[in-house]
Amino acid sequence: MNWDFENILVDSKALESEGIVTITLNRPKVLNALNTQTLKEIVLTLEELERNNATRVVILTGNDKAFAAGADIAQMLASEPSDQIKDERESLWRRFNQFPLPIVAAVNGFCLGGGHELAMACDTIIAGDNSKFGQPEINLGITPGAGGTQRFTRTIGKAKASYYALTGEMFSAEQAFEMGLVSKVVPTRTTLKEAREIAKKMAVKSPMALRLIKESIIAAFNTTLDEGLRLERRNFYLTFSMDDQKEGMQAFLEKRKPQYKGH
Ligand code: DAK
Repeated sequence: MNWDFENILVDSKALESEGIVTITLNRPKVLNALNTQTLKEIVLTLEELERNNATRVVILTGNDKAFAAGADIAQMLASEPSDQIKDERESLWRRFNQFPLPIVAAVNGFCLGGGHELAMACDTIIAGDNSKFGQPEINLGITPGAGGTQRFTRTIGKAKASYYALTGEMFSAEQAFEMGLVSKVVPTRTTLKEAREIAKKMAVKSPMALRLIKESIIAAFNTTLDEGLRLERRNFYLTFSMDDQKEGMQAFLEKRKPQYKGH
């Protein structure tokens, strides 16, 4: 695959050795605003990585000033209602959500609007202590469109999600941590390093178990408790059809590190 893109950088040096690929949003002049082209490049990369058996975990990051300051306002201003309906962003977001392996978001700086929604669509967020989160769409006379009223509300609760989405006020990394939106706050200069450590921890686990856990956790957002528990049980049983389950348990009893094969 040619990883040469206009708006993102793809670092696949650790793909063969560790199963980890880092995607960096790279539109620094506009604080990594997410235009359609950027989303497309991310999704095409993920879909290529999904086809590559070596892939275990993806890290998605920006720069020190911004993870992403939202959808591209200039692009949105230029669009007509019919453009919105035909817009492929809808399908790009859906495809992003379908990526089956863990994505660790390494966030520094502004993480707003569509940028915040993108980070929330990842599986876990590591935030630098300079991060600023928010759903400022209300300041532009629009509503959030990719999870900023849904994932956000389900994660931090109605009162706080309503407060932030209706005022457009930003909140800090520390507040995001207290509200359960991010899993760790670290010094800004160490965010990517920390994300890599976390990705490495995941990457040595059974790849099928990683997928099944991701699927089950996402189901907690999408289904009733009964249906979610059914899926969780089905995935649990499924692991018993895999060599990785035997290897994991055998390795524990033999007091050695497991060597997972992904089947
Ligand atoms: N889009 C385009 N350009 C942006 C941008 C954005 N979101 N954010 C910043 N920029 C540009 C600025 O225009 C400026 O460009 P120049 O003036 O240098 O040409 C440059 O980045 C630096 O920004 P500032 O000069 O403003 O920098 P400051 O440090 O002073 O302020 C800021 C940083 C983040 C507070 C400020 O830039 C800001 O408020 N930015 C806008 C944040 C925002 O409103 N984000 C929400 C956008 S709406 C959907 C999916 C998703 C969405 C909708 C639908 N569907 C699937 C249906 C999402 C919508 C959104 O995200």
